[in-house]
Amino acid sequence: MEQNDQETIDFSKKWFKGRNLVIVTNREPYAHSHAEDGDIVCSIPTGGVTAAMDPVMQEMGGTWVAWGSGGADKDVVDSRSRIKVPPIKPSYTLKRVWLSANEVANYYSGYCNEGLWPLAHNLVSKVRFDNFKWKAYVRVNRKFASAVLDEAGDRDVVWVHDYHLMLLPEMLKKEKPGLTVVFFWHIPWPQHDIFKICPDHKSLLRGICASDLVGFHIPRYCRNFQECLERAFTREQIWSAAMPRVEPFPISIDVRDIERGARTARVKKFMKQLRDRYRLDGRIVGCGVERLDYTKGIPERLEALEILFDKRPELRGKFTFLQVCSPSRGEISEYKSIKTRVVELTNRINSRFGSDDWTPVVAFHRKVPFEHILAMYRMADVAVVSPLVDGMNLVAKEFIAAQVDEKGILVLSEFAGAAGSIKNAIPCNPFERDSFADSIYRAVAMPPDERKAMIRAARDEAGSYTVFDWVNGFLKAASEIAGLKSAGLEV
Ligand code: GDG
Repeated sequence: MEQNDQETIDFSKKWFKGRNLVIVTNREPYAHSHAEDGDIVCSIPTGGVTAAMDPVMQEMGGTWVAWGSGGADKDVVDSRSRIKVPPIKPSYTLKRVWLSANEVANYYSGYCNEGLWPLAHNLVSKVRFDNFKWKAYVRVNRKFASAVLDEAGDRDVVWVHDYHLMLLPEMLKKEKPGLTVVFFWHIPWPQHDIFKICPDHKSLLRGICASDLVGFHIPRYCRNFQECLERAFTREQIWSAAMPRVEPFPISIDVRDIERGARTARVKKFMKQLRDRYRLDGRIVGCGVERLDYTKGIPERLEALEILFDKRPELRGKFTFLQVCSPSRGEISEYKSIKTRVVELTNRINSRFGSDDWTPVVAFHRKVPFEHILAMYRMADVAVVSPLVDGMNLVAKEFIAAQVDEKGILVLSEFAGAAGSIKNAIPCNPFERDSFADSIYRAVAMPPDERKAMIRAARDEAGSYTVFDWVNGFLKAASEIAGLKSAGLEV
């Protein structure tokens, strides 16, 4: 860790003055499973929230409460369902919450990912709510609450994350009013006309409003949230309740770690493997990295690539696009159909334009090691990040940080939260395929001098604000609130 980052974290620790930090997420940062030979192996689940929080917890210490989703998770914990992680450098405690298969289906796949996820992303035609799923959501939030209450002292700081746990702040405050409970929402917050589609929206708002602080990535989500409060409740109700402080805190990445990672021998080995296997020498390389999720705009990107190869025959045989589609929420039907669509489109492009020695689109339908991703970032002349809507998007930031050879240009959707802070990228609108194809072309065809200037500016922009600054900003606000509370002042 660089000295600057270390100082940022030390500063955060000081603010806590003896209070412990307990963080709560649905997804756990480390999962244990049985390998084929019977050994227990530990892996890191894919996802933006755990990717952002793990380096922070490794530096801060404390307790992380999350669903124990790994097949061997129960075999490695102590009698209070706890284990020290990461395995190679145990630095904080992971406490696991156990969910039944029924709860996973109804709370996680059902209420959270068939209801709240598409709702927050404005994709109302995909939204599905059922009363039995709501009951599972309430029950699982209670399970998380009881796990947190086991671990947190009366005046500790509890940091709750994301849409899976909206009822938690109210449940925690009821039992231990001295806790400082802060909440970060990682995805977009929709306007009230959308949010009220959820039949339980008032209960959810009440749950989250018991927090002392609620953070979003960008000001627009803060405004939408406040608009929901104003329209769901009367003025009297709002004034009589203790409302949380609401502020934007745009998340970032561990910039220095990505830069260092991109230069390692292991990443260079992956680069060589990719170059040899897909005959990339002398070709322009494009890349995309996502969980296979319909919000990420992968089919739209493939359609734009098809148009590009149609309109620009000179790119045939010259431009290869590498796309990671790591499996996500595969038990949900919308996710099954997006996979079918991506496979169909990839096959169509490859059979229309491909040749014996050139595959236009290479799709990896599996979770790949992070070094493989870094190798793709480092090799790429263009990365396409084209979500239909996205809270922030860490891939855009990782790609820029990995540009140690200063050769890659980012094509970035106007609808990603990241577009607010990354100005040195080529914008695209994934809903309009022709102009989207033109944006990719601009990146591919940009002259070397211009490329270098754009990447340098992007790296300057991205390098000055890391995940440690994000956490520091959020915890500074949390500690101010905790300080005010201990002084007996209204927050
Ligand atoms: C949510 C919000 C917000 C992807 N495939 C593999 C893999 N990844 C890693 C990427 C990146 C992370 O997963 C994805 O982060 P995103 O931010 O793009 O997306 P979400 O998971 O949707 O995250 C998002 C974020 O929360 C944080 O607040 O930015 O808007 O939706 O780190 O590199 N990692 C590995 N193998 C893969 O196959 N190892």
